[in-house]
Amino acid sequence: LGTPQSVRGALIAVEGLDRAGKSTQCARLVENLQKQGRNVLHLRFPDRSTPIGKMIDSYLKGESQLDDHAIHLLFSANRWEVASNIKSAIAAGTDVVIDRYYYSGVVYSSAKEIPNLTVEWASWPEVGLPRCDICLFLSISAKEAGQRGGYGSEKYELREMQDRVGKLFRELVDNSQEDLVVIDAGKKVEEVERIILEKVGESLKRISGGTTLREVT
Ligand code: ADP
Ligand code: FDM
Ligand code: MG
Repeated sequence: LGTPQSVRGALIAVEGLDRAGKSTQCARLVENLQKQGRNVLHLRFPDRSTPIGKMIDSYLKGESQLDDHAIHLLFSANRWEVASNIKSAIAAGTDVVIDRYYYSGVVYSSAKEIPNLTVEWASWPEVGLPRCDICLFLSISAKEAGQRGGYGSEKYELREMQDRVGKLFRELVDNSQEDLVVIDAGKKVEEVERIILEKVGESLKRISGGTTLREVT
């Protein structure tokens, strides 16, 4: 009797260095989930379309300067301004696929090696955000990523910065929790796509088994 209780959506993040293949894989994952008949919301951070996102965009392009702590907090605020939308989408049964999330937030800022801007300091503003059910970390060396078309002209697209970001990402993965899945991003696009779909499938199964959406702690 009664209607079956609807299952919530999944919160899926894709992370990694610049050129790891995040945007390519997010697009394919969204399409694959839609083919399974699922509703999907595709997000990316930074979301450059909001007023805060426009400040971030101008900073990344070198058109404006900001204190390193200030830009860090703007990146975080750019997530917080979407947090309630993420929660309501998930509650309505929509999957949310995000191209970069709080892991990038913590790693890029602390890679600058600014006094006080430690991983711990950088993590605080993220506490309370909806936590991803699964984070697919696309693992690639800065060298190999750099060979994919070379770097652009944005703020962090420098080899030394990418090396430090890569090191911090690896530390994060080493101390990681069960929701972080490392994927060899050096494989062919289709192979990475297949592995991602498999890992996401396992996460969807856990969610339909009743796991609730958590918050970043
Ligand atoms: P990101 O969003 O992580 O910066 P993109 O998805 O934009 O990365 O991919 C960066 C470049 O690398 C693009 O030219 C893309 O076509 C290419 N690329 C993506 N995935 C692969 C792969 N598995 N093997 C080789 N090249 C790839
Ligand atoms: N970036 C991204 C940060 O420094 N902090 C963040 O919180 C996020 C989400 O912004 F260099 C950096 C990472 C990258 C730049 O990313 C823009 P895209 O994926 O190239 O748009
Ligand atoms: Mg991208």
